[in-house]
Amino acid sequence: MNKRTIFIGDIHGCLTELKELLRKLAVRPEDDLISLGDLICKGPDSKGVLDWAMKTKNLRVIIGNHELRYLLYWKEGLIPDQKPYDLKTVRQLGNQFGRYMKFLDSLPATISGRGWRAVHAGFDPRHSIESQSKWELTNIRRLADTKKPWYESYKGREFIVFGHWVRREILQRKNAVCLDTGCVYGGQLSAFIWPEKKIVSVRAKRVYRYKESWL
Ligand SMILES: [Mn+2]
Repeated sequence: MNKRTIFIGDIHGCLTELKELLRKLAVRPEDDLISLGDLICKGPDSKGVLDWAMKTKNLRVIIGNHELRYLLYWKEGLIPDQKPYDLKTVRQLGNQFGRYMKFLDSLPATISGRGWRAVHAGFDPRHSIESQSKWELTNIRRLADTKKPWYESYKGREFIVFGHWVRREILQRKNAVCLDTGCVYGGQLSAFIWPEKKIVSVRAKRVYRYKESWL
């Protein structure tokens, strides 16, 4: 059997669904796992998901906007755009907070492989990805000037796997896929298998956080 690269969408502390997804994928040690970031916040068990991420040897993680917010808090003492769930997450990480932050601080903003690239939110395709800040790569949805989704302007051949922009259904394009199907909002947790481009999802056990409108 060929070696698989398996991308996992935004987990947001949904450890139960993550475990179920890994079972459904029948993950083997030789598979390459890649998390698209936003492991933490909003959901029930940010600590459990981080513990999993730090001990899973065949996993690589790219940074999401929520990890980046916590790093700024760790380094500068203020949580940007602080939400009520942040207190709960900080409390969960407890006296190990620094150890978790060191792990998050080591995460890259993008990883690429044979024919693919993973990034949490996306990038402006008119400029090189290397020239764009961590903040942009973890937050972008639409291009600032045209107001259009960034991926509509992306004509590259490298296949982009991203998350961050929650939808009921997986967004699949010729050269990109968005895996954030809103598990924490009662949607699904989704994975994407490369090179067969197969999608595997599990349903959320409950609505952990209410979302008013869905794309
Ligand atoms: Mn995000």
